Amino acid sequence: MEMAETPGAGAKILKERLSKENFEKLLAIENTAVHEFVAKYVEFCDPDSIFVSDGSPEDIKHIKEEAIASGEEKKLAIEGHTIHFDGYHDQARDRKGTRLLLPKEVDLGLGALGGGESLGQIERDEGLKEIHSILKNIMKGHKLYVLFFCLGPTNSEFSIPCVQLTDSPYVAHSENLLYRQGYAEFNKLGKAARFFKFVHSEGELANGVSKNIDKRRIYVDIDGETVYSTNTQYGGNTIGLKKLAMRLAIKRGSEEGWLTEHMFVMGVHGPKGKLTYLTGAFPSLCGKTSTSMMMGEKIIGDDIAYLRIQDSRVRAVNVESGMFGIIQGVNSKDDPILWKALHSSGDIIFSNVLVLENDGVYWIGHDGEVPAKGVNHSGNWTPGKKDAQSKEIPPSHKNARLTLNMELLENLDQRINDPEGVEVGGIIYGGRDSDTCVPVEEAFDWTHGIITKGASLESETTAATLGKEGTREFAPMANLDFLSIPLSKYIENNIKFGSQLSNPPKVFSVNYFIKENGEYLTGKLYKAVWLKWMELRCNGEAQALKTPTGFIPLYDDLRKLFKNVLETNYSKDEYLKQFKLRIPEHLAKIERITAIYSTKVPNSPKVVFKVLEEQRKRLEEVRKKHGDYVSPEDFEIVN
Ligand code: SPV
Ligand code: MN
Repeated sequence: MEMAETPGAGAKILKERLSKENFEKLLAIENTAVHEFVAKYVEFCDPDSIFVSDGSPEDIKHIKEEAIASGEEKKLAIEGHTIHFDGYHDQARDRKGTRLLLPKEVDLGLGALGGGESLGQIERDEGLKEIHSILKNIMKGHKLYVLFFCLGPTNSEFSIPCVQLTDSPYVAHSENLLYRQGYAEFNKLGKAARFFKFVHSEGELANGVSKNIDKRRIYVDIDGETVYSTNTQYGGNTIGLKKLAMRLAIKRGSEEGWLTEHMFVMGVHGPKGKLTYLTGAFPSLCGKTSTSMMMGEKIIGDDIAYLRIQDSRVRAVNVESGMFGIIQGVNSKDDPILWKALHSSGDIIFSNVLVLENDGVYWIGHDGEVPAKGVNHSGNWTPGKKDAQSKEIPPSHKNARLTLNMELLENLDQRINDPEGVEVGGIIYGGRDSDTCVPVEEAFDWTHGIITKGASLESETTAATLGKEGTREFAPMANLDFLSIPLSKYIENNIKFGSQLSNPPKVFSVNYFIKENGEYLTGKLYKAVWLKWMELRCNGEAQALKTPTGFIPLYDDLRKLFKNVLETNYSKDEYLKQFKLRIPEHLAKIERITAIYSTKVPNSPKVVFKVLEEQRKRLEEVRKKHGDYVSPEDFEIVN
């Protein structure tokens, strides 16, 4: 039998600072590293009181009550719903304030890729010093919550235990909705737990929101597997297990041979009752949640997946068990399942939407008229209200979100908690691209897909990060913001991952944003059809046309799918416009991407240039024969 660890110096501090009940809960976990970590930040941040959650229903309920009692959340009209506001200048992920702490000699080379915003790093000791100077006594007057979670299903090879410290009951409540409880996992693992650590403080508040935005920092200590977040409340900056853990997991996965991807996981129904699992990476605000929530299909996750190879197959788990989804545009017609959940009782946090006099809520794109007044992230609001820069303030922030546990969704797949994950049939890359890529296309093979679709992904910027909107940004695998290893290494890992398999998943791209003369060429629901086509292709059940950039659907197959799935007549004319090959735009894209990999990405894998060059040549050949814009009808059918 293994000996229990002797309590370390931390236990003494904890005994002094914690109530008996909380102390016992914490010490029941036989892992002195956990005790030392909590003790260190209890001493350092100096909270007035401490609450240790064991993840029981009572503790979960208590945290939500405290979120309401503290004013960080307010009750709404529907039972269980609450509203949380983040500060006016704290509405999105802060790239500028986010830094990786790394030794001086390590340069990940990501700094040049941030599109004007730094994806920065800071020398580890200097960064630790700075963040600790901010953290010193920061929790005076606050209560500290000590929380245990598990990234991924419990009892699974995929999963990683985590400890979160936060002085925000809103953050604690959010995590209780978004992640699997991990107290039992820690109890079971004892000192074997290799856990991630998160320290968050919202800092001093004014009117309920973080006041010292100039001291907003998200510092990621890769080697220490610890992330520090201060003076911010917005979920993407504070919820440790979400985007902060992703950076730690990318590093750990890179060392161990598995992938952490910014991907949804969903099941798409095919003929004869078959269910094929697809994963999809999209930058924020590009339709990722709405794709994963597609009517008639099954959702496993909408944001982050771990991918591992088992028995020569790719398997995926959803790292999370809840959704922190974009609410803008959710309406009864296009999003019936989400709409229903949002209008039923249940534990749901709305953030940065408009709250009406009757405690109902409204957001951009909600059914019905824009209300005449309400309260939003800017305070009292009426239509036409302007901010300090004379910019009109919309009723809800574009990055306003909903937070719920996926148990509230009718379309949740029963395998959400499967410790083995699900087998991946295909992976999808999607971006916001107004002029180049067709609505859906399959790569020739894994490497072609990883390079021309994943590593070449671009997206026109949105409101999900602070900064300018509407410019084309390089967004490889929609994962650039979260890399903690060099991009070249990350791409190599991806290529290697698939090349170990005899039958790797198919790789697709989708583009819901292709335009002509300023008008979108595809309807919001068309993605339902693209998904069905990809499902068929994963199983060898549809032919395709071979173009220089990949395989595209046949008109006849789409016509049938539109009829079956959307009960609409899909015209040939529409098809020809949507699936036209746009050679000048493709060549320009290859030029942009090649320039980035040759000038801004140290040690780019040679295969990146080779595959892009081959694609360029294929495009030039076709251009000689057919001109700049080529009809799909000029391409040959393949199986
Ligand atoms: C995203 O922006 O990709 C999100 C929300 O999923 S956040 O938590 O802010 O990252
Ligand atoms: Mn995301």
